[in-house]
Amino acid sequence: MALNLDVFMWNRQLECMRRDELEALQLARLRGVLERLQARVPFYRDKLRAAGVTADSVKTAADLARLPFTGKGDLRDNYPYGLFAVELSELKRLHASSGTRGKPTLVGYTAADLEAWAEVCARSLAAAGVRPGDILHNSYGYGLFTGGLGIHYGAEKLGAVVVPASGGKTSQQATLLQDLGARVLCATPSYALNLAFTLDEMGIRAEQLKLEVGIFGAEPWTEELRAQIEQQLRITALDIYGLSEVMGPGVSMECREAREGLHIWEDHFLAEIVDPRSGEPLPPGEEGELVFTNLCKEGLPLLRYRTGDVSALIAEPCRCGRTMMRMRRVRGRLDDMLIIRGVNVYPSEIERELLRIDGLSPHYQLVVDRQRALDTLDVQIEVTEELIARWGRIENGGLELTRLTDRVVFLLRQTMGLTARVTLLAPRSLTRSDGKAVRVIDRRSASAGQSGGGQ
Ligand code: DLL
Repeated sequence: MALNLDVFMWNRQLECMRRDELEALQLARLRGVLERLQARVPFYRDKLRAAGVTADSVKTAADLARLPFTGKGDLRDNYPYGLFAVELSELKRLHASSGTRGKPTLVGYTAADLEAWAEVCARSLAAAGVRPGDILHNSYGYGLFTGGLGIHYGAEKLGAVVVPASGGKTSQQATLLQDLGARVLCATPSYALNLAFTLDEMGIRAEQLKLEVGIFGAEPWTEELRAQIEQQLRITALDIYGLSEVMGPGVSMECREAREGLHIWEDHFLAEIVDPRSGEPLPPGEEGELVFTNLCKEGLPLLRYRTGDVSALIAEPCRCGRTMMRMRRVRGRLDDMLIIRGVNVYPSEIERELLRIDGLSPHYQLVVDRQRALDTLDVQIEVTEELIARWGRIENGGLELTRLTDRVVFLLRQTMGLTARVTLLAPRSLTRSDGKAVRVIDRRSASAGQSGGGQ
């Protein structure tokens, strides 16, 4: 593909590398990682020995499938430092995953790791159209979560001016956005909505802001939510993906030229899609579980880490000119999949249907429960301000409210075969997120003495 010199890239040489060169680089790096793991991490030494793999025996990409997987459980079992490949004194920083399920997973970075992380974040920001000198308002949480500091150092490396807002104090953030004139907003998509709502409440119109670009990730979201955010904030919204275990934000990023799939920075992360049940690798285009192998990390390099995220690889070249393979927008996490009366559904699929209905806002929550051995779903969603402006209060919605509720029930059944109870709420009824939104409340473990999930 011809070089597209109009597209701004942070590291054109690497981002547009020939595929055969990239694959040779990956293989050489993979061998280096295997050597270090064999020498330094007893957990991997044992696993590799059991699998009969040595660094020298890995000769082609197909040999990857012979390597053992790593799961979140392995990190937990070896908590805190058991899987680290360097002495603690060689580390510069520790982070931890959000830990919504059980103990947090701890990750550590050497100076070179922090440098590599800033590099992939700088590439990601540049792919979104961030330029040196841009003011970048960073609403990802600063702290153990990787979002805040990860983006922060990438943005500084690129030469942007960072406003380290972190999460929370939303009205103060709205004022800062207006006063400081940020061109770029980095946040979870749900927090971006929260900010948009607050700006509106404060009477600050999108036209009064200088915002042009939004870089949103850390939780599943849909094209429909993208359209809502873009319309409310009058920006171009792009998807960024990452996870603490593998690095943090900046594992992959959409380019603004195509906005179709996220480029994986493959010189750092070797990506696979596997069948979640059998673990067998799947070809590009097929949906399955994302698996990553670190190629450059020193502190905590992981082999074939099973992310639990559902996506597919896109091997076709991208019109931006980058040769790095793309992954489809993440549909959801395997463990977030709901099974309601035999229908398998991810929260993001419900979101997509809900946002197509006039009169509904993007603020929703799914409450799953179990009654008489059957899982039930209650979709709770706020109506728009416009409806409330007409009705005065939600209770005064009368026939219109009933009709809208019936319409949602009908559409969920018709398009997804989903039987759900629907509760429409007044704006501001649901708790707003300062970071990752809690979309699903699972009451099943509390009811009938059953354990959660079940299926
Ligand atoms: O969420 C890192 C991050 C920060 C990514 C800021 C993007 C922006 P963790 O807290 O370890 O790290 O959570 C990782 O979040 O396995 C996915 O399930 C989910 N996730 C992250 N980005 C996306 C995305 C950060 N763009 C977990 N779309 C991952 C869907 C995402 N899910």
